[in-house]
This record gives sequence, structure tokens and C-alpha cells, in this order.
Amino acid sequence: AVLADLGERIAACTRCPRLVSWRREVAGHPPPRFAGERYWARPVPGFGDPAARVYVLGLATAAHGGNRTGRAFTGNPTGDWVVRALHRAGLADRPTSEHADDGLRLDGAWTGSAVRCAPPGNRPTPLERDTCLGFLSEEVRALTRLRVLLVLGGFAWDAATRWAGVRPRPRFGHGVEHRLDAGPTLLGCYHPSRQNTNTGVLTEAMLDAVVARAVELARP
Ligand code: DU
Repeated sequence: AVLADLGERIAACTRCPRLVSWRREVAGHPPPRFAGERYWARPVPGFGDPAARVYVLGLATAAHGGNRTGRAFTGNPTGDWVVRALHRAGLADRPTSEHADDGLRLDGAWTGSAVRCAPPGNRPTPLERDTCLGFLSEEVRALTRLRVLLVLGGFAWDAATRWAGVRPRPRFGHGVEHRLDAGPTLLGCYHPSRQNTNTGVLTEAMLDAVVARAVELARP
């Protein structure tokens, strides 16, 4: 009930004027393959298992992914990479995530992004990042079994380390671990953007290894 209520408050947020306009703007200009679809065009709440021990944290909502489907990591290539990896690790009941009503269930995992709206150029401003941090904080508090925050990319790492108030802030890197005194262990992973996956900066084997490490750290 706490998570459901939080999800509704996230979806109703209008705090960042630039993002309120952009999430609608991109919804009005779908690529041909999504022409005629009704876009969600709102902030996207977290999704998954309320008993999650691992939280996969992305950068921001994808313009034609979550901003279209209304569910985190759903309906775009980055989401495909994440959900396939969760499935290989036994944390998702299938390897695909296409629509909010496809029946996907996560088991032991939660998903969301540092900024819940679609930002211009996939680049939220520092102010937008910090404005959205309260939602991460509330979510982490509500996910009472959480042990690991698997952080995708440097932007989400900045958000997570600010949320955690760690000083000095540990540098982002693939496989970097930072244990918090109270709270989940932060675990860095290169972001599965097409730029990283097409160039081999991040391979499926590298992603699998980090997810496996997250599962190991999350073990009771
Ligand atoms: O109504 P429900 O079974 O609590 O599921 C709500 C929502 O959360 C549904 O879209 C599936 C997802 N979910 C999940 O992915 N994993 C769980 O363990 C429980 C719920």
C-alpha cells in the first residue's frame, strides 16, 4: 500500500516545468513504429517485487520506452537488456518487457530510474536530478528487504551517492561497490544504452556478472 501510494504520487508529479513539457512534447512526436499509440507522458513509478532485495536504478525515463508504456524499463532497447539479464539471473519470469499489461513479474527485484520523467537528450539537469531524489528515498524506505542498489551509469551513481549522502563521493565505475552504514550497498554498472551495447563497452556477459554479484551481495 505504501509503494502503491508512492507510485501514484510519482505519476502525478509536476515539479520540473521543463520535464512536464518534454514528456508531452515527445509523446506528440512518436517514431513511425509507435504512431497512433497513446503515450503515458507522465512520470514513471518504480516496478517490481515489493520484497525486492535488488533495485536496478536507471538514469531517467526513456522518451519512447517508459514515457510511452508507463512502466520502468519497458518498451525500449535498454529495458530489453535489463529484463533479459534479470531473467537470466532468475529475477524476472520472462526475458521481455513490452507493455505495462504484459503480465511481467519480477521476483526479488525492483526497477526504476533516478529521474522519473523523460528528459531532453536523455540528460536531466542537476536540479531535476536532485528534485527527484525524494522519490528514491521514499522507495528505498518502503522496500524493507532491500540489500543492493545496482546503479546503471554515472548519472544514476551521482543521484544514488547524493541520496545516500556519502562523503567523499566514491567514483563511478563498472563493478564498483560502496557499502553504506545504513542502507543498501551501491553497486555500479555501465549503463546498457545503445551507445554502450553497440560498441561493446557493455556486453551481456559483463551485465550478467554484475547482476550475479548483486544477487550474491543480497543473499540473506
Ligand atoms: O497485484 P500484484 O500481484 O501485487 O502485482 C502488482 C504489480 O507488481 C504487477 O504488475 C506485477 C508486479 N509484481 C511483480 O513484478 N513481482 C511481485 O513479486 C509482485 C508484483
